[in-house]
Amino acid sequence: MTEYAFFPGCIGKNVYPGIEKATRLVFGTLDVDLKDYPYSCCPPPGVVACYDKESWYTIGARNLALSEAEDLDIMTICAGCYGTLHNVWHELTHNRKLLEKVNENLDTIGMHYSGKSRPIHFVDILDGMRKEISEKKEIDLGFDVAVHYGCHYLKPSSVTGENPESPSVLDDIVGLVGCRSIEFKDRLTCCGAGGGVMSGEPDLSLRMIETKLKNIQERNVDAIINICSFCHMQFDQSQKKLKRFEIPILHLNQLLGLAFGHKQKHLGLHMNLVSNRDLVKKVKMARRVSA
Ligand code: 9S8
Ligand code: 9S8
Ligand code: COM
Repeated sequence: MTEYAFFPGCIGKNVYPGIEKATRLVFGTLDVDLKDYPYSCCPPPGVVACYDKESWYTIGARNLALSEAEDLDIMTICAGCYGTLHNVWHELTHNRKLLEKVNENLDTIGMHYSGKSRPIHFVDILDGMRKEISEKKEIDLGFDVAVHYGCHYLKPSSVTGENPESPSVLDDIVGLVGCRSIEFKDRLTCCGAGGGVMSGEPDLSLRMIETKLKNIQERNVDAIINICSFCHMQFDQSQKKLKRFEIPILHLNQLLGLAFGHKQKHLGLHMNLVSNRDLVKKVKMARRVSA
């Protein structure tokens, strides 16, 4: 059985615990074992890294060190957490002096990080499990969806190794469970939450997501699919604030959970502010067709 250390992040654990639960159900179905550790906040790449780099590296390295002690790589379900852990890992494995400084700090709490435990975004694990996803699929969902990649999953490409201009992995994965990824205008732009914009410039943040939602609404999709707990929060909360949209929003693991036949309550779909009632009805119909 494959094993990963599981980094749930603050939002997937505390604000939308359905995302954490859906992840456990989906990876359980795929026979991947997720191990828990006493992680702290990652801390966020667009916030803490901007004003105190040394603390950012040290706290990130402490999180990585927890799974390194057991020889496991660490899986994130949020692009922001991935942005931190992956960039910290990358920098520390390329800069010996910095690694020494960080280890001096970690030594004060009796810990050490060598760079061996690697962070991995859950989409990259799913990418290597396409066959298993198709095998475990119980329901062909048949949704038209808008996929949102999130900045920190794609950039900087020198570190992520992704193609930031025309990515396709997410479009492919939703296709495995019978969904169609619909093109929409400016689909790769930021959701407007990251980099401290949501808390520091709330009006700007709302204007950015409003444009995005307008572009998505024009294409008349059944749901928006994300791979980042922070993007998820922005898409969900802003629709309530703007009062003029009601497009269901699902983390990719919630979508896969539905396709694997898990109950919508166990996947936390009812925990969103935007109603998923119509979507759940469509799942029931799709289940009958697939049976
Ligand atoms: S941890 Fe604390 S605030 Fe958060 S969800 Fe994702 S980014 Fe990392
Ligand atoms: S997009 Fe721009 S910075 Fe980020 S990854 Fe998640 S939140 Fe939404
Ligand atoms: C966004 C994280 S996912 S941050 O706000 O840019 O740090």
